[in-house]
Amino acid sequence: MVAIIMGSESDLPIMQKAADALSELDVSFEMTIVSAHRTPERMFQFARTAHERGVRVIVAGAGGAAHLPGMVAALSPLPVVGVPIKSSNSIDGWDSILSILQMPEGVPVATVALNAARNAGILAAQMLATSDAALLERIQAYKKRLEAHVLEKAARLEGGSPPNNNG
Ligand code: RP5
Repeated sequence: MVAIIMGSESDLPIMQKAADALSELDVSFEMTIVSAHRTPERMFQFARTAHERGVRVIVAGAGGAAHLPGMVAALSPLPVVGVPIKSSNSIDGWDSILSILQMPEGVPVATVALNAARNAGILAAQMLATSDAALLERIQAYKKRLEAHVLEKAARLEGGSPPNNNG
């Protein structure tokens, strides 16, 4: 359902977080390396055919001159979630962010924060959940767990027992 692609194997420690989020939400995914600069023909092939293979959302991460998410968005009819990565060829990460974020009108890339591949995975799952009631429920449960973690920590900090959730 989701294709996770990255410009280099060096992006994997970050992009693995998207895979982990999708696994937690029980969303099927494939993951591979597609480089806009080093394997441009592979990128064309991937982007032009992903929707025919059953992929519904593409999560694309890249660093430095990060053209992969934008080029894939140009070629594919699928929604693309872009992950800017602070890589070895990044100046400070802004290069990756702006390369992915500042797309021209007509070709959107839903850009998450620097290195925020986990959020990209969650966002991809939320897109799929708009037409999948069971997945929507799993996302609601995930949000409840997030809330419970914060409430637990707040209670610990305050030295009391966890507050209930009724306000
Ligand atoms: C980008 O260049 C990749 O997405 C990666 O973030 C960065 C560095 O790639 P390597 O030189 O580590 O392969 O295209």
